[in-house]
Amino acid sequence: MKKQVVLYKKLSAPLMARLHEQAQVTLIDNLNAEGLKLLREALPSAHGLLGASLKLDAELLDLAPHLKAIASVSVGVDNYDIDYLNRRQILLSNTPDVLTETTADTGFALILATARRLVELANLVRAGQWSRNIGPAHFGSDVHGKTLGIIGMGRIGEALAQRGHFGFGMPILYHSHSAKPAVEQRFNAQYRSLSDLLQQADFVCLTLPLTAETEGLIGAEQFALMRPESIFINISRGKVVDETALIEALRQGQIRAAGLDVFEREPLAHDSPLLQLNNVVATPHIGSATHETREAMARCAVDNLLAALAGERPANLVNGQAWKAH
Ligand code: 8YV
Repeated sequence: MKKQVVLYKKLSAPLMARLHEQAQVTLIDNLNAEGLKLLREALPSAHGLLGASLKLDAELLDLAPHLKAIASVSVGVDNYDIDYLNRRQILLSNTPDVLTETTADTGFALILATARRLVELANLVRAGQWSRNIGPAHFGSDVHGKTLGIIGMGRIGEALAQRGHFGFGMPILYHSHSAKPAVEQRFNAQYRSLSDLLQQADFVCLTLPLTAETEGLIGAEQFALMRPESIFINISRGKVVDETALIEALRQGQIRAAGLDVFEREPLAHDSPLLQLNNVVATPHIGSATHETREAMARCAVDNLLAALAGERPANLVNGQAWKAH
């Protein structure tokens, strides 16, 4: 008897074919009101779920008594209740590694775009306002040789450090819950307390997961420690930052600019004050959003799901405690 798999993220034809060979597949390719209704109707018979960007809480998963595995097409897992999944021995997997380089590229794209005012000045050209040689009023800031401060030295933080050190000759400072000797050796990176990093870095980049510990980590007190010429980059999760405090820091000139790929609420409201500020580059959560990487993530999620449904430990199991209980 084939297992019942519910997809709430569209997959490529090869991956769909692979899943159909081994499971009974229900695809919900739009999580609008109708899609959520279809999802709720499909959950009672589901053995496996695959998708991303949906808060799968107890209220929803209580509708799925036969659920054995969830394969998230993401590295972040803040939208899952791990304790609930452990209690129900539901295996949650994610897709680390395959997205590391692409997400670090996005981080560096934001560093460069924000420092050199790329979006603002490209729009000036597009609006036909390039009437004379660019002068000091439109100058940006150098990136090469400046100090790169990374908060959260995991896979993506390390890839960002690699780009800064080898690509742009940037001294690397980092703050993490533990020292990273290999990173210090490879990139001549130096550990700093959070407050020291904020005071010393020219670019402050967030690459840490959203957890109860990191939610609201960067607020008014932290922005006040940064320097007026420093630039803030967030490619982690919006809720790690007090967005109201960020807006105020930008308005008051406490920091020079911000490059943001994630926000407290997504999609970002079109009337957000962030979008009224010329010194903000805002992108729609495109960290891993390339054809190649999203296909690799989906392939990894399918591998994880099929392994779990076959009774094997998924390669990228998030909640090992649920496996121990097997
Ligand atoms: C995706 C991400 O945009 O992997 C993550 O945690 O935030 C991004 O890679 C998102 O999860 C949807 O797949």
